[in-house]
Amino acid sequence: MKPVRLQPDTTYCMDIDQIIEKLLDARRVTILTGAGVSAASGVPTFRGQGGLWRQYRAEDLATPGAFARDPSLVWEWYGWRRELIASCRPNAAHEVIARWSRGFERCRVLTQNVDDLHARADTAGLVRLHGSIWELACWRGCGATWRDESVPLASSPPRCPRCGNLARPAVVWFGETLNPADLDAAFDACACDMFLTVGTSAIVHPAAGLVHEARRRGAFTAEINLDSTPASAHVDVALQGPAEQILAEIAARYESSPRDR
Ligand code: BJW
Ligand code: ZN
Repeated sequence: MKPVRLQPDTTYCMDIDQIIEKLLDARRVTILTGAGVSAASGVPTFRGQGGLWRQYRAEDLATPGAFARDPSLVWEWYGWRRELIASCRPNAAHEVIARWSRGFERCRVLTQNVDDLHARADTAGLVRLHGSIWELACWRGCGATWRDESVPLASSPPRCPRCGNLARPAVVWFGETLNPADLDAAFDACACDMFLTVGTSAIVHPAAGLVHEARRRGAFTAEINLDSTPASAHVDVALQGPAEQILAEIAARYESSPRDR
C-alpha cells in the first residue's frame, strides 16, 4: 500500500495556516476536484495503482473510437464502475467541500468526477465538467439524454428512446468537447479569491488549465494531492497528503476561527 505522506512539519503547518488565513478573507472560492477526492470512498482513480480495468487504461476506453469499435466492451467497463460506485458513500472531503459550497458569498465546485458523490453530499454551485455516469445519451447525437440508475447494467447498451439508436454514457470522452455552458461556468469561476485544486493528476485538459487561469486572474492557488503533479510547482501552496484528512483538518480550524476580522 502506498505510504500516506502527511507532513506535520513546520512547512506543512505554515501552509495550512496560510490557507486558513486566505479562506477567512475570501468571498469567492472555487474548488476543482478529481478522482482522488473519491478515492477514500472506494472509487478507483484513473491513473496510478489500481487505475487499470483488465489491461485497459482510461485512454483506451474513454473515447468515441473505443465505443464505435466495441460498444459492449466500453459498456461493460461502465457497468463494472456503476456497481462499484453504487456501494460508495461521500467521504470527509466531499462533506467539507459541500459545507463550504454553502458558506461563502460565492463558491463554485468544478468536478471532473462522474460518480455524483458531490451531489449526494448536497454540494451547491456544482459543475460536472465530465458529465455523470448515472445519465445516458444518444450515441447518434439526436439530443436525447436521460437519467438511468440501473445496477447492474444490461450486458449491452440500450436504445435511445427518441430515435432508436444505441445509448451511451452521458460523459465526456477524450476528443469530445465539454458542454459549452459548463466550460463557461468553469472559466467564470476562475475569477475568484481562492482556487483550490484537490485530488487531480492535473494532466487532462481543459480542467488542468483552470488553476493557471485562476492564478493569472490574481487568485491565491492551492493544491491538495497525495503526490506532486504538473500543477504543484505553479500554485502558491502545494500540500501532499490525503484530501479527506487535510480538508477535515483545515475545516476544523477554519470553521472555529473568529469571524470579526
Ligand atoms: C489523492 C488521493 C487522496 C489519490 N487524496 N489525492 C491541451 C494539451 C494537451 C492535450 C489536450 C489539450 N486540450 C485537450 C487535449 C486532449 C485531451 C487531454 O487532455 N489529453 C491529456 C491526456 C493530455 N482532452 C480532451 O480530449 C478533452 N476535450 C477537449 O479538450 O475538447 C477539445 C479538444 C479536443 C481534442 C483536441 C484538442 C481540444 C476531454 C477530456 C475528457 C476526459 N474524460 C475522462 C473520462 C470521463 C468519463 C469517465 O469517467 O468515464 O475524465 S478521462 C479521466 O481523466 C476522467 C477524469 O475526470 C480525468 C482526470 O482524471 P483525474 O480526476 O485527475 O484522476 P487521476 O486518476 O488522473 O488522478 C487522481 C489523482 O488523485 C492523482 O494525482 C493521485 O495522486 C490523487 N489522489 N488519492 C488526495 N486520498
Ligand atoms: Zn437518439
